[in-house]
Amino acid sequence: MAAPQTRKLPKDFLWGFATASFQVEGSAAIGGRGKSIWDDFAKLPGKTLDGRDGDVATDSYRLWKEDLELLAKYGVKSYRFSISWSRVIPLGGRDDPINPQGIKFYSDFIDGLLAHGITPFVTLYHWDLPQALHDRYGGWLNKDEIVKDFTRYSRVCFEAFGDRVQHWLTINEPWCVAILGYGRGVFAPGRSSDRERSPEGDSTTEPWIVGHSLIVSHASAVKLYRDEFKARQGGQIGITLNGDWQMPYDDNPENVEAAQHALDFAIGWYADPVYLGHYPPYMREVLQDRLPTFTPEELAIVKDSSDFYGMNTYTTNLARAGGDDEFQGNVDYTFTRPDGTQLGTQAHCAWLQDYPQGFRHLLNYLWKKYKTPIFVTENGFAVKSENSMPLDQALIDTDRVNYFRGTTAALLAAVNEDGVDIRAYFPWSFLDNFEWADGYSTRFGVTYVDYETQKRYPKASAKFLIEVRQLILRLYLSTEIDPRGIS
Ligand code: GBH
Repeated sequence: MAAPQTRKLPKDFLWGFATASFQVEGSAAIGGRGKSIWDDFAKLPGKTLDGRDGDVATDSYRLWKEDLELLAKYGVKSYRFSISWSRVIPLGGRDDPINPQGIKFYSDFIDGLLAHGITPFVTLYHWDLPQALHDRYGGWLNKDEIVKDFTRYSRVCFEAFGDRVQHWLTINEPWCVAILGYGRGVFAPGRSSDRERSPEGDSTTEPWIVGHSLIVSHASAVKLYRDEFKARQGGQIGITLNGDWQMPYDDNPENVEAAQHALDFAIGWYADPVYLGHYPPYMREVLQDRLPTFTPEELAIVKDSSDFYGMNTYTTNLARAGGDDEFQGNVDYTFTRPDGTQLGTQAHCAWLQDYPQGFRHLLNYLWKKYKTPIFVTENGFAVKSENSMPLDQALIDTDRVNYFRGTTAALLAAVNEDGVDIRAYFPWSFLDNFEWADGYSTRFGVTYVDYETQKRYPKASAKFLIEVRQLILRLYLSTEIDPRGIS
């Protein structure tokens, strides 16, 4: 049988798995690390579902060599991980000392990846703000301070690792940082207007202030990289946003409009400034002067501040006009169709159902609207009740395999049939890990972690994704067959 004529998957397409520092490293008080805002927050009663914290997680700070061996065995081309700011600069600030042990840890890890032919894909900020900066000046609420401190932290990373790292992400999912941390109050630092949840916070103003600080901090780090490092180090840098496809609930024009409004609040909030140079008009209409405005100096660095479109996406929602959830653009989300059926297979988390067609729609929408090559930096599924299953049953993660069967097919269709420019795919996650407010009760890994022994076990989904990758290499890039792989 002849191979397809279209060979649009780029030769250097990056396949790999993703994790984040606080979710895997553990060793919170080891190696000179300072506290992040998640350290104490996770220990407060009621903040995590199972009452557990990130002190050990998957113990990857200690077990990094074993993790590396497993990644190599999986034959990945790339690995996406994040750097813990407070491991590198324990107190976080621009005049605070650098921790040489923190630099050495990431430096050795990067060397290890490269020695195995694995491209490091590095996130600077995946939600673990140094606690000291929160205490000192309110963290992301204080734009003038945090922009300077984040930029200096970025400089330290570019200087220490930029000779070997060609792919940088500034900030992971700013929507989550702002809304979940300062609006709903479910993530650290847990601020909210809900006084049962938090003694302080204002959900009507703080998320929009924090969002603005995040955008300007990202842009400032990118400017620094482009001005002082890019020519020499030759890498790419950008932001990565969360965003799920929003499908109108039905043909009612109000619901069609609602789907766009939902996209404006979930994605456009960040993507419009970064790629188009302004906040979405609908956000201005709803929030008025609660949404900050960009100064001319800010706008000059914000517009075009991402070399690619970094996208984390998990699901599709049916969007319906109405409701008063401002964080969703005053749009109701549901998975139940008008005829009462469900959109897809239900995951362990209430917010996630499997609907791969939505992934293809989203890829097309982003490509048409923002015209920037897409790196899919997260995509994954948590099998319902996996945590209560015996090991042998958990390893046969059929719902997750089906999920990835759907999303990889959708990705290929988007590239080869729709002409979308996609350059990377990182399923979330390499390992089961600390799932934030869910603690360890929700498992997203393609590798099972037994938290008693810290033993790792590949699930069927890991094997599936490795096989898919090999097949694609064979079909599209026949000269590039990777001899590695799992037996
Ligand atoms: C990712 O976020 C994170 O980057 C990663 O660290 C995490 O482990 C992974 O997902 C799995 O959860 O009902 O209002 O609370 C995914 C994007 C956006 C998904 C917020 C959950 C819940 C919205 N997330 N969403 S709400």
